Amino acid sequence: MKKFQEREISNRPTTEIPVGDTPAALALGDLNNDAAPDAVVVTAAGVPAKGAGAIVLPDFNGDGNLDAAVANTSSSSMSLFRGDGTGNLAAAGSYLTGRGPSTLAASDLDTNSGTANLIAGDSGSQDLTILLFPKR
Ligand SMILES: [Ca+2]
Ligand SMILES: [Ca+2]
Ligand SMILES: [Ca+2]
Repeated sequence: MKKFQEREISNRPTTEIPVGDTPAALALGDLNNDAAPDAVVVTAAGVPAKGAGAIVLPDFNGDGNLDAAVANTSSSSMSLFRGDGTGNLAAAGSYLTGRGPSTLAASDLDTNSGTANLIAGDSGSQDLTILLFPKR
C-alpha cells in the first residue's frame, strides 16, 4: 500500500521555478490579497538577507496586508519588510536578535494589540528573541 502511494505521487506532473542560488527558506501567504497563496523564497546569499535562515509572513503592523520577516543567521538580526497588499515588499528595518537566529515564528502574543509578534530562535546563544510591535 505504501509503495503504491509513493509511485502515484511521483508520477504527477511538477513545475520547477528557478529561484536563484541556495534557497534557504520558504513561506506561503497571500501577499497580493487575491485569495490565492503566494510563495516567497529567500536565498542564503541574498541581499539584505545575507545568511538567511528562516522567513515568516505575518501582518506585523495590523494594516491587513501580510509583511515579511527574515532571520539573518550570520548577522544575528532579523529584517522586516512591509507588504503593500499588491505583492511588493519594502525594507522596513532590522532588529538585533541573539546570536545566530535560525528559526522564526509569528503570533499575536500580546493579544490585545491585534498585531503579530515575532519570535526568533537563536541557535548560537540558545535563547529566544521576542519582538512586540505597537499597532500603527
Ligand atoms: Ca495571492
Ligand atoms: Ca502589514
Ligand atoms: Ca501582538
